[in-house]
Amino acid sequence: MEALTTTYDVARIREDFPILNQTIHGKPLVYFDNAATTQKPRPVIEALTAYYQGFNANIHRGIHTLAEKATAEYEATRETVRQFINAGHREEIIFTRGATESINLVASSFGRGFIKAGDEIIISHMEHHSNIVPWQMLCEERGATLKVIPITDEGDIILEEYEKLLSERTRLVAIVYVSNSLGTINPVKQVIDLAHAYGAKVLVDGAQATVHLDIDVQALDCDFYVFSSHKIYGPTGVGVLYGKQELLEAMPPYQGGGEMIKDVSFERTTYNELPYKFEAGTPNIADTVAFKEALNYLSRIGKTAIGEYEHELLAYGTERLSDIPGLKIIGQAREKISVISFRIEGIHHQDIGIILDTQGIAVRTGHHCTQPLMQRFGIPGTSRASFAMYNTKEEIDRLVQGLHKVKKMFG
Ligand code: C6P
Repeated sequence: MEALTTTYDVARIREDFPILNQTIHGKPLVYFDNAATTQKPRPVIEALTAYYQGFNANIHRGIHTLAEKATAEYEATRETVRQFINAGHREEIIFTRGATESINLVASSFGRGFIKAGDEIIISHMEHHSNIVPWQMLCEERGATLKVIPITDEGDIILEEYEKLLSERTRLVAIVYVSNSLGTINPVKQVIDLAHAYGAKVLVDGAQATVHLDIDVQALDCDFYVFSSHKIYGPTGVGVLYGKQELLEAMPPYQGGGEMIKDVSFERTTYNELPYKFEAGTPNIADTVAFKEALNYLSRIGKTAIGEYEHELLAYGTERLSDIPGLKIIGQAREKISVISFRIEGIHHQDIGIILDTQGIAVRTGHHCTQPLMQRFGIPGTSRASFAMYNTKEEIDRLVQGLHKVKKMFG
């Protein structure tokens, strides 16, 4: 059973994540790779087993009892997601394979429907490749132009420069809410309002933000919002695309196949209503069914309490790591979530990752799928420690000890 805490009880929370209770190379696991993917609490794991043991069936098709149960559980997740991000209508919640597929869906469908030669799309310098490459592909196909919002050395976007890029040619702004490599929280509400003043639509990449911040797509007034289940304590292989209903209605379908149609003949096919118009084929039923358990778990612990706790970890980690001679934190934005990217003078990030692993500590090293951002800082990559609700200050102490060991070996 998972915790229902009034005060933040990290020890109790850790009991809900069985994977944490193991040793790696003889040392207790310290999992600091949460920005890549988070671990799963027991209710999520149990929901997966319950589905396969109790009601595995295809959805929206059968009239038998198992099919109806599977459909109801799948659609219940849609409602849980709707509430979680405060979307106005269930039709606005499209299930995909992940944030990447959600962005590609918009690039393909919105792109075919609304982008033409001479149009402009704006992104920022800190985007994940998932929010760069689909737009580059679209611009190439359509003869449109991609523009990039510059950032400061601290890792904040420069709003005045963004304003200069906006014009009546701007069709879409695609911006990351929280940077996976720097931890920066972008002022997306301002970005959205400025774009709307020019009649442009805005896609927010919420892959890293959704697990840390309260998300209200109606208050943000974004046109699209995307994220992945696996970064928010849910299973892999499930993503969400939120889109404003009138926009989704106006967009052509993404993939063709079963489920997304109303009637098919060789002469003419009519398409299904939202959200099914964008959900061709049998979806990832089991993982989608289990996804709502992750959101419910998070809501029960309380996002505010988790956010405050993670902030404590960020402050503690920043202070402790800053004390290590030769260590430089990349990303010192005004507002950050609990991600610390760093470099140690003279030591390759890969060596840092390998030695930390021998200490049982998992961090991510490399360019984090943000190569243009790394080029901006003139570096090949970083080591990144990203903290989640189950991490502790003692684990940060272990990281500091591990880094001292790295320095002894390579320094
Ligand atoms: N970032 C990281 O270690 P997918 O792979 O589709 O679930 O998410 C893609 C994605 C999009 N935007 C941002 C801001 C992201 O951080 C990610 C995934 C992981 O930082 C894997 S590269």
